[in-house]
Amino acid sequence: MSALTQLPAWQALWDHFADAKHHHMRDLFASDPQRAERYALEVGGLFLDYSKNRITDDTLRGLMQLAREAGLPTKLKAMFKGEKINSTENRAVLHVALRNRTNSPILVDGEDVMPKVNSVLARMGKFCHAIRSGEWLGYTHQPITDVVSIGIGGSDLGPLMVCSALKPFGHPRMNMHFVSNVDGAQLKETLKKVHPETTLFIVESKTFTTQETLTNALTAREWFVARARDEKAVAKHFVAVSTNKKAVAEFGIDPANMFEFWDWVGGRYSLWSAIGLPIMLYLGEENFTELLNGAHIMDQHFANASFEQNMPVLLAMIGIWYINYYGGGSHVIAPYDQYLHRLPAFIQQLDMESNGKQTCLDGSPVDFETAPIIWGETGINGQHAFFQLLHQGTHISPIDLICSLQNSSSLPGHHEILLANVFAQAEAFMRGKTAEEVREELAAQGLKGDALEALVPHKVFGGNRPTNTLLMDRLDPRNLGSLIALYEHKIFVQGVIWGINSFDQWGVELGKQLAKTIHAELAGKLDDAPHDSSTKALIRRYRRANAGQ
Ligand code: G6Q
Repeated sequence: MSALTQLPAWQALWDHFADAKHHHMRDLFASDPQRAERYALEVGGLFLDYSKNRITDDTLRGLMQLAREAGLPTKLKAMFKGEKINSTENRAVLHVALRNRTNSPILVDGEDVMPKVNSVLARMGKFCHAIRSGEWLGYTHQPITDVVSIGIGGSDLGPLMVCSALKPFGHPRMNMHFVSNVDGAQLKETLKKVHPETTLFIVESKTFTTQETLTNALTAREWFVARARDEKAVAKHFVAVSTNKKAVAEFGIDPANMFEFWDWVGGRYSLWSAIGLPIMLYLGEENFTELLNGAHIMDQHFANASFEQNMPVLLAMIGIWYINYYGGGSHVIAPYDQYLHRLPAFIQQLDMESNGKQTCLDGSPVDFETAPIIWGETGINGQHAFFQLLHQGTHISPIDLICSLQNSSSLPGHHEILLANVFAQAEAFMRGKTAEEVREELAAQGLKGDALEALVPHKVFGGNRPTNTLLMDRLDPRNLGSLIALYEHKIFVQGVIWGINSFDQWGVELGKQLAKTIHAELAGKLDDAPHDSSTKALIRRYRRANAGQ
C-alpha cells in the first residue's frame, strides 16, 4: 500500500463517500440558500464559483485534512524556497521566481536567482523596445513586421496560447507566427507569408538539441541566407532562447543574440522566462509585466491563504475527489472565449505532462489514479459537439467553464448570448431534467399516451454533473497571468497529494530518443536494426515508396 492510501484522511474520505455519493446537487442547493455565496472565491480579477460540485462542508473538511496529512504545507514552502523538489533531475522548480515581483531573494545552491531573472527581463525589454519602435532594422534597413517563433512543446505552446489570447493587446505592425511541427508543411506555409527583409526568427529551445526545432531552425536559416545572400545578415534576423549557450553558438547564432534561462524553469512552466520573448515582442514590456503581476497575485494567494480559502488548493482537492473517489478519469477545459481557443491544449500539456505518472517519489508504484485526461475546446463549439456525452453519457467529466464578464472586443449583442450559454449549461449540468419535467414539457407540445412515454427516458437528464465557473473581470494580461498560475498551482497540489514528481517528463524524453535509429534507417544510412516484424515492414514500405527520390 502507498503512503497516501494509508493516511487516516484518505480512509475517512472513503467513509464519507459511501454516503456522499448519493447526494444530488439539486438537493444540496435546495437545502442551503447560501451555497453559492459560501462556495465562491475571488482572487485579483478572477472569480471562482465552485458550488456546482458534489461536495458538502464535510467533503471539503476531509479534503483539506488530506492536503495537510499529505504534507502540502511543507511541500509548498519547499517549492517557493527553491529546494530541489524535482528529485529525478535534481532541480529546483522556480517558475514563481520568474514573476517574483517583490524581488525577495530566492536561493538555489546558495545563490539568489533574482538578479539573473531581472537582468534577462531588462535585456528582453530593451530588445523588444528596439524591435517594436522600429529602431532595430533588418539587413535592408526595414523595420521588423513578422516574428516566426520556432519551438515545440513547452517552448511553443505557452507563447502561442498567450499571443492568441491577448491579440487585442498586440502591436498593430507585428504578425506572429509559430512553427512547431517538423512536418515541413507548417514552415513552408509560414515562409510563404513572410519576407526575409522584415522577419525575425526566434529559435526557442531549452536544451537546443530538440530535433524538430533544430530542423525547422536550420531550414529557416537556409531559406533566409539564400535570399539575403549574406551570412552576416543572420545577426539581425535570428535570435535564440535557451539554457545551452554552446549549442546556440554551434548552430550559428551569436550568443550575443541569445536570451538565457535556467534548468530550474520547466519547459511547460517557461512562458514567464525568456521563452516568453515572442509574448513580450507582441504585447510590449508593460503588458508582459502585467502578465507576471497577475501570476504573482496568484502565487501570493497560493502561498498565504488558508487552504479552505485557497483557489488552487480548492480546485485541486475537488479534482482529487472526482479522480480518486468517483473514478472520473477526465476533465474538460471549456473556455467561452474565442481568444482562449488554445487554452485547452496548453492546460492539457501542463497537467498531463506534469502528473501523468505512475511512480511515487520513493520509486514505488502508485495504487490510485493520477492525472485525468484533459481535453476541451471553446465551450460554445463543444455544445454543438461533445457536450452530448457530458450531459447524458456514462462518464463523469468535471468541466471548467471559463469566460470574462466584460468583452470589449466582441460585436454588439454577442457577449450576452455567449454568457447566457455558460450560465445555462452550468445550471443544466447541475440540475438535469427529471422525468416529471420532461412529461410536462412534452405534454405542453401536444404529445400524450404511449408516444409521450416512449420519449421520456431519452429526454431525462440525470444532472449532478460537476462544473467550476471561472469568471474573469476581463481577458487582459494580468488576469490571464493569474489564470495560468492558478492551473500551475492546482497541478502542483495534486502532484503533492499523489506523492509523484510533477516536474520531470521521461515520457517526452523517450520520444526524443526513439526516432533516431529509425530515422537513420529511413534515410538508408542503417540496415537491419533489431525491430519487431511490424516495425520492419513499415520501414521497408516507406523505403520502397521513396526509392529513387
Ligand atoms: C515541457 C517538456 C517539453 C519540451 C519540449 C521542447 O515541459 O519538457 O514539451 O518543452 O520537448 O524542449 P526544448 O525546449 O528543449 O526544445
